[in-house]
Amino acid sequence: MRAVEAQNYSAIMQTSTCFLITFLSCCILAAVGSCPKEFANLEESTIAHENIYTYSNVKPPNPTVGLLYPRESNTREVRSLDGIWNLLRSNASDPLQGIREKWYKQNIRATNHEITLMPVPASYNDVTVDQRLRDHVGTVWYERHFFVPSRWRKDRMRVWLRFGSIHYEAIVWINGQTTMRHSFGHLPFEVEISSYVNYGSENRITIMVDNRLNNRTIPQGQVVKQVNDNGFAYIQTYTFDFFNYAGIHRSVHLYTTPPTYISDVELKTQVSRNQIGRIDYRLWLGNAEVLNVKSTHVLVELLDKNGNVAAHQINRDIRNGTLLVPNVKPWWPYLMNPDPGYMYTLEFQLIAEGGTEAEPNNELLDAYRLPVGIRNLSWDKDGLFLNNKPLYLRGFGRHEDSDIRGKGLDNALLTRDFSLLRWVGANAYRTSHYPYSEESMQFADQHGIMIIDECASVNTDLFEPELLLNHMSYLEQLIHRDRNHASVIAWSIANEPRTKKKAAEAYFGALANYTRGIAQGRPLTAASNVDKPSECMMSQFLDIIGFNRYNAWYHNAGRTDMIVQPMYDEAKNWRDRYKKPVILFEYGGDTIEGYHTLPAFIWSEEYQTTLFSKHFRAFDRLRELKWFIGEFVWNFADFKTEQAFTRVGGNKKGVFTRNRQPKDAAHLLRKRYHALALKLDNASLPADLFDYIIDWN
Ligand code: GCB
Repeated sequence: MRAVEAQNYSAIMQTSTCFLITFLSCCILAAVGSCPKEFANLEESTIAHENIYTYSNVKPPNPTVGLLYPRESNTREVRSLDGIWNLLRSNASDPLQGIREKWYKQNIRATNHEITLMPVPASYNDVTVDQRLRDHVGTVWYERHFFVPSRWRKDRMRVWLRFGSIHYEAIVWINGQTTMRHSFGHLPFEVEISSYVNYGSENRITIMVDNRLNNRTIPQGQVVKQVNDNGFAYIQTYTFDFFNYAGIHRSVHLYTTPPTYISDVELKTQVSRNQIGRIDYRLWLGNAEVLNVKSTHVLVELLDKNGNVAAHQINRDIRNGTLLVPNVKPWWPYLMNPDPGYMYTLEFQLIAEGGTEAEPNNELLDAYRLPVGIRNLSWDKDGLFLNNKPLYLRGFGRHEDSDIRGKGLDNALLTRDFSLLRWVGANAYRTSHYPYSEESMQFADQHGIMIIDECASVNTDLFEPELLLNHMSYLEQLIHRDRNHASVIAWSIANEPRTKKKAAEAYFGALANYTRGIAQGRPLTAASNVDKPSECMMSQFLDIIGFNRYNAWYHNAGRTDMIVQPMYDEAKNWRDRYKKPVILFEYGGDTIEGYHTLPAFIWSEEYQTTLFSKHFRAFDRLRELKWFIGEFVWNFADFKTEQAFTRVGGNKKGVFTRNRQPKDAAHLLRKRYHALALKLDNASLPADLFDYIIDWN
């Protein structure tokens, strides 16, 4: 019954959405390029209720261009549009009401519907006390006003509007005109709005945000219609284990570029054995057609931490180049070197040459600077290596999650989290289960925290070709966004997809094949949760085998005597089957802070510490085998989930509370992580690691 209703609802939605899309596509085309690709001649056959596709007609997505993180320079200005916006919630049973009634054509206050003041960035769900907003399924509308100085037109500046991320689908209007549409959460998008804005006066930005998930979205979900006390309600169902927060989650920026500008930068770095650093760069230019290439050059300058020039170059090739850095200070992970996370600043200046040889009169067309860490990354069947040293990763699976803000970017929280990561001695985390903010990636670079960068494919189940296209596109946008970060050491293409299904094999074969082609020198990984490695239809396509396993929790709950041997055997089974490096991406157990039991009992603080300690024993036996390259606790902090009888106030597997205070297990983990750093990389231990007990001498 539920499934049938879900289909009906999605049919209605698809029909109305189709209408909307056709209407909008025409308006949007000019701003965002071509329409999404269609699948021609889908090859499909059905075996035992499971659709098996070959995906041979799924064409790879167009590469993303642009989206450099907005940074000021002597040719660019950046303004924040963060702050308090107006929010209008559409009726849950009528998500397209605002489109029909053209809410974007006027100030939304003029609609006479109830307006809520809403902070940006933040999830809208937990900010107010309104349950309808917390549990809303469908669209909401955001609106604010902003000024554009007339100077920007006088100086022939291009004006860009950039979003760090919106959950999920967003349509953006400026002064009532459609400018763009973007469908994925957790990723940035932007559009040039020079021709949409009024210079020297006020402008209006209106955004429709749709939080619904279906079989073709990343991640998947289903909207179902269910009878309730007032008739019926639409419910968003999903199988992933975190609250489906929505809204404008990251910062909104207005920024300018000159008419001819650097639109994109790609960097690849290496360190040679004789301490020479190498940066290979590629530049993309906007409006380059007008350039006289013969009299244009790029001035490239690399500044060290103190602002001194470490390398520089004048390059007549304005699209590609290589910069060599003598006596380079390589980027090292935290506790692998006394000066981890060393970041240079790389500046590109695009210069048009004028005047005469005797009296040159050069014009600076554009300048863009970005941080860069210089390091080598490599892997083979036995390990992952940074600057040719084998890596052992000790860290966490995490979430972007906090009280009130939900998934909204919060710099204070970010700072606290990195402070805790360093305190606990972690050197890595996985961005489970979606890309984290660009600001957090910058923090990771600076702190020397290595990142397994995961896309938002969680619990993927129905392997349709259109989903594959979206999945490829998602990974393409993620890799494009994060390729220049020294901290990124692997791409995770999925978490716990239903890989026992036959259909998963061709799907992940095609996905991995595509992703490997754009992987920018990083290995591919994913987190599998099948019991038997031989039944996983995905792992054969990966470079690093990742698995999640909850011994003494989901398996043999309460039995901390059933951890060491099973854990050892399971990791070995993965290794034996795939002959690749193996990493444990998740283990742990829910723990209520302040709940103590002796002897240890499930959900207590004692239970979590015992469970961890038993795992450490297994990990140490595995470490001796070399191919076991990391241990990640689930989770860094407690986080909110949907309402369920298995979750008391959310998922409590955090080592820290949701408010970022330590549980007992955090102190134990800290001892382990710092001890590993001492043992493996000769790091010094923090002075307060062990409390004084007695003078043993
Ligand atoms: C998992 C999932 C993660 C869940 C976790 C749990 O395997 O990958 O998203 O939160 O288990 O605690 O159940």
